[in-house]
Amino acid sequence: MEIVVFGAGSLGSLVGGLLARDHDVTLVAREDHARAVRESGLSLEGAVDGPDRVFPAATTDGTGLEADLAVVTVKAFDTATAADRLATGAVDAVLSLQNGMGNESILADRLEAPVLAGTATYGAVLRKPGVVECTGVGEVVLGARAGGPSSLADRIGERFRSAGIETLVATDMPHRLWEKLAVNAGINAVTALTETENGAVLDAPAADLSRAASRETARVARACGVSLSSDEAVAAMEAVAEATAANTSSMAQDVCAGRRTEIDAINGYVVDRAADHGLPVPTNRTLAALIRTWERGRGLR
Ligand code: KPL
Repeated sequence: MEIVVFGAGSLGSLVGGLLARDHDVTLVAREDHARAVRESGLSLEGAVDGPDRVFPAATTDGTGLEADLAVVTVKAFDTATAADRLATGAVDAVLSLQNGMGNESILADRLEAPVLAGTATYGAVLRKPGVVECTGVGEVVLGARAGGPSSLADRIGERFRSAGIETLVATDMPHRLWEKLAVNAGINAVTALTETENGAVLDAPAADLSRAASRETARVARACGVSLSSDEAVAAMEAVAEATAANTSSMAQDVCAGRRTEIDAINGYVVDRAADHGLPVPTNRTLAALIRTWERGRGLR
């Protein structure tokens, strides 16, 4: 199978590297990483079995690419750009493995190919150009973005599994995406604003804020037709916070590095969907406003 991984940062490099054991993979990556992979291959370190060096193709130019599958792993705010570049080539199917909500619709609006939704809980760190470490074996869950069975998802799930990636094909992606949103809405902005690790949201005073953000997200999910209870959302958020207590959330890493965050696709998305349904979401609104203010202050938006 020919596979393009569009946005080969940490997670994209890990997934692309594992897929490259079995498939013909092209990574679309930053210049320094792409050059290192072209020159010496991609080193896979940490919790992975099998070969520790693979040789995918690597490029910085995402235009004109042809593939059976494009796995999109760019930051949420780069999704439209990635889709426009992919539209200049020919891909038969697209899988979004991104944080936040709304990415699949952006891809589907710009591309002719069917778009699958996905989530990934693998821990990955790009140690340096050409070297990715798997810091925790997780799972890729993928399926039809509107839910229900999908023979395309079954086929892609099979390819992922045969490459050694723990993969579940799910028929309830809308529920899973909203639950993940409730997790990210509760953890990411709070840890970014307080410069703490994920475990900090389990204790007072951050816990009240995180639980409120997750509860609000569940309420909006229900208004959007997805049956996610507030207790379920809070329990999912706390389970992830506990399991990843010592980890730094992606948004806390972005803020620490002075980079733009995915706030619009996380708490900002909750605020937007809440407005569609006339629901108050004061905690998500406040978290989004604080992060956006920080981004504006640094000229990032
Ligand atoms: O997805 C995450 C992120 O950091 O964006 C969580 C679930 C919070 C794990 O760190």
